[in-house]
Formats: sequence, C-alpha cells, structure tokens
Amino acid sequence: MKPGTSIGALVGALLTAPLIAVFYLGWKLGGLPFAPFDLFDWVTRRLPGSIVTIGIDLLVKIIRALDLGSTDTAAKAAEQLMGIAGFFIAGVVAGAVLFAILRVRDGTSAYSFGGILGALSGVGVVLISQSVNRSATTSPLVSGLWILAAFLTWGAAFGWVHSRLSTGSTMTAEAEDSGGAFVERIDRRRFLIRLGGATAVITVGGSALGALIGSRRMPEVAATERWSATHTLPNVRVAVKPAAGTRAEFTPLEEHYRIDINALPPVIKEEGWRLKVSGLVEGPVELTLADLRDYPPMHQFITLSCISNLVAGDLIGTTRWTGVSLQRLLPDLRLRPTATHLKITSADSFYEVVALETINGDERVMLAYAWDGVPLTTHHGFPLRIYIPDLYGMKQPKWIESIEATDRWEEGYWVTRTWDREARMKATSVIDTIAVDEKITDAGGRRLVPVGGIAHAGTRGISKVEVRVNDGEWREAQLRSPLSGATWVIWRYDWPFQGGRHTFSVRCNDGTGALQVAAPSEPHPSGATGLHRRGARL
Ligand SMILES: Nc1nc2c(c(=O)[nH]1)N[C@H]1C(S)=C(S)[C@@H](COP(=O)(O)O)O[C@H]1N2
Ligand SMILES: [Mo]
Repeated sequence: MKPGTSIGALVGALLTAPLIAVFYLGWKLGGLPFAPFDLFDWVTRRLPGSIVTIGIDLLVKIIRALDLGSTDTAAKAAEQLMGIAGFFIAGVVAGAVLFAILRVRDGTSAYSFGGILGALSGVGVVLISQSVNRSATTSPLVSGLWILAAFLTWGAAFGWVHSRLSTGSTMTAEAEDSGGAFVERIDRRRFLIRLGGATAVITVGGSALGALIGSRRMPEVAATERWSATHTLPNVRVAVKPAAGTRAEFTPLEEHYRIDINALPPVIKEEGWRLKVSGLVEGPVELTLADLRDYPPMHQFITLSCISNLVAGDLIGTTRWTGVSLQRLLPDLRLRPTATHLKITSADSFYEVVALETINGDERVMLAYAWDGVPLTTHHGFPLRIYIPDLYGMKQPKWIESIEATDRWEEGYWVTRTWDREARMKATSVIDTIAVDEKITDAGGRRLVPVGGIAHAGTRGISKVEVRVNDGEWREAQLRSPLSGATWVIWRYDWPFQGGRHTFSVRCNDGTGALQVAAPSEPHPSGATGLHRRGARL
C-alpha cells in the first residue's frame, strides 16, 4: 500500500520543521533571507486592507487584554509566529497533497514528483523573497540559490521518504493477507519515528544555534554616544516637575515603540544608498547621506504616535530628531513648476504623498537622519525618514529611498487600506501615576498626592489638563513646559488625599482650546478617542 494523505501531512510536518530551522540558521549565521517572513510580508501586503486592519486591531487588543508586555514587541513576535506557523501549515498541506497525488497516479516516480514540488515551491519563494526581502545581507544570487537549494532538498526528501514508505507495496496479495500489512505498518512506524528523531535534531539544533548567535548581537549605538548622554533637556529648570512614576519625558531609544509592515526591518547600507528624486523634475537628482548632512541641520523634539495606539497605550514616544528641512532642500530638487506633490517611497514599498503646499507652509517638515544625535537605527528607518507635523506615524515613511514629484495627491499605503486620509493626531491625555508614596503637604498642612501623566495633541499643543476624582469637579492640573511644541506635555495635579477606593479621570484641551473627544472610539480609522480612567485603592 502506498502511504496516504494523513501520512503525507505528517511527513510534511517532519520535513518542513527542519526546513524552517535551516532557514533560521542561514539568517542568523549568514544574513540569508528567512523565507517564512518573506512569505508573510508578501501575503500581508496583498491582503485586503480591511482584513489586515481587523487583524491589527485584534492583535493590539489581545496584547493589552492579556497584558503581554509592550505592544510593539508582542505584536511583532505574534506576526513572526504567524509567519512561521503559516509556512509550516503550507508544508503540511503540500505533503498531504503530494502523497494523495502519488497514491492515485500509479507508476509515477515519487522522486520526480518530490523534485517538481521542491522546484516549483523553490522558484515561487525565490521570486517572492526577491520582491519583498530587504533584510538579507547576501547578494540576490546567493539568496536565490540558497532558497532554491533548500527547497530542492526538501522536495527530494519527500520523494525519498515516499518511496521508502512504499517499499511494501510490491508485496503479493497473499503476503498482505497473511500479515504483510501488519509488518508493513510496524516498519512504517519505525521509519517515521527515526525520521522524526532525525528531523527533530536538525530543528532543535538549528534553532538553538541560531538563537545563540542571534542573542550575541551588540546594541547598534552605545548609549554614551547619544545626544541625551551629554546634554540636559531644554526644560530642566522648569518649576513644574513630573510626579514620581510619570514616564520619561524623553524616551530612551530602545524604549521607543516600533511599528511597520516588516517582519524584519530593511537593512540598508549607507555606501550604496542614494535618495533618488525623479518625476516632474528638470533632471533626476541623487543625494547621498553626506549630501543631506551638509545642509544646516535642524533639531526638533518630537512625539510620534501610532494611529493604532489605544487610549493610554504604549505606541507613542518622544525623542530628538535631526535632519534637513524639506523647505530648505526643495530648491535643490529642481522641481518643474507643474509639480504639486511629492510621493515618498521606502525600501519596503511603503509610501506616502505630501503636498508641496504643506512643505512650503511649514519648515518643520523634514527629512531626518538622526534620532537622539545618532544615525537612525535599523528599526527606526536608517538612513532616512520624514517628519510631518501633527500626523500619526502611518503618514511618515521610514527607510526612504526615493521621491517622485507629481501633480496630484494620491492615497498613501495605509489610506488605501481603509485608514483615515488626514490621520491628524487626536488629542489625548493619560494618567501615568498616582504617587501615593510622595509625601507632600499644602500650606494648610493637608496631605497631597501627586497625580501625573502626559497630554498630547500633535503640534497643536496642550492648553489645559483637568483631573476628576470619582464624580467630583474637574480640577485643573499644572502643566510642565514641554520639550517643544511638537511633544507631549507633562502635567501633574496635587490631589488632596482621601483614603478609600477612587477613580481618577483626565481630559485635556488642545492648543486651540478644543476639548479632547470624550466619546470612546476605536483606533480605526482615525485614531482612538475617549478619556483615560484609573482606579486606585488608597
Ligand atoms: N517604510 C515604512 N515606514 C513607516 C512604516 C512602515 O511600515 N514602513 N510604518 C509607519 C507607522 S504606522 C508608524 S506608527 C511609524 C513608527 O515609527 P517608529 O517605528 O520609528 O516608531 O513608522 C511609519 N513609517
Ligand atoms: Mo502606525
């Protein structure tokens, strides 16, 4: 008897697990492409935006509900896990289908079918990988050969396993009747156990070795080289101090959230990189990073937030951005008079369109090459990213490669995927701390407990923050002068202490005086709204 579909599925599992481990080892050891992530990225970029969006929202909510740590790290890990699981399942299905075909097609060689499966999958994955992978450090030729070789081996292994499992099928009918089938089953089981043992060794060994190598990586930039290591913040002397337990006003680089469409961030080398300017220009322009650094640098303290951030979520951070103002750069891009927009495209094919009107009306729009005084890290967009004041991160490409001058507005990457066209940051305020351990008293000797946190409304600024305890009156908090007009504002409210169980609420008004939207709404499609509340037993 030839083995059937379920044995095929089992063999698919036994052969695909080590294939994944081998890709993993190749990635960690040699910077080769990790095929499962390439497939995942390729699929998610092609899925309808509404499906991807539902997936992201669900993921963020599950992470929050289960309290799985920082949202970005947990989400990226979940995506990577989905990539690996999807690849594994595809391998199981491939095994089942292959064995099903071999069973009905008499006389066909399992080797040739395994070879065909390996070759077809290999070529397909090479094409997909070459179209999306920007994280591998090997040449396309080496990457392609690597993937092809791995899949051919995988396919050939199917052929070998199948013919090994079918050896009993030449037995005569009598032999089968008289217990041959039983013997065959035993032999099959023994073989599959041995196969499982061998593939487990490769899988576990490869993964462990890869993980070991991966964990030895050094941080990209030493903390001492950063601007913040040698400078004080511009508002150090401000009288209003953060309440104990308020988040850091300036987010350490490694704590800044990271969100993007890549299972692994694009790895770009400065040497080969050029900012390519084309489209409605008098002639193409190419700028190196050194060219951009030659312009008078512009430094801005900026709070960036992801549109998927929940109220009081952790997808928001503040650092010091350095770059060149696009207004300053524009004359050197030699745009034709008919140009009205710039289409900015990144290494991961993410893109966004910016109106020249926006650039000409706001010198803060900039192409940034440094965060906290050091070159952008791989995760945060090396070598170049854009800053557009007041907008959520979904409008601000990292890993920029090209600018195309055009004469029309176009929907950006996330806008075509059902997110808001404007993506203007919503006003939001958050209670970070109820600092019961801080002992302060007012003039009358009453005990006060500082309550504190942040408020943010893009570049509109914050004009007022108010706190309410239970159903009491809204009381005005003190505002600390922010790092800049583009960052969050730290507030504190010294609350006259009363023991018991309380609920604290916060709300803010942006710089125009507009009260933040109190009605709760989901992040999709234009950013979360709603008041943050926090309960405490004191
Ligand atoms: N090229 C590229 N740029 C991108 C993205 C992306 O997926 N690809 N994601 C955007 C989104 S949704 C956000 S919130 C910010 C996050 O920037 P950070 O990871 O540096 O915090 O990057 C933006 N820029
Ligand atoms: Mo985002």
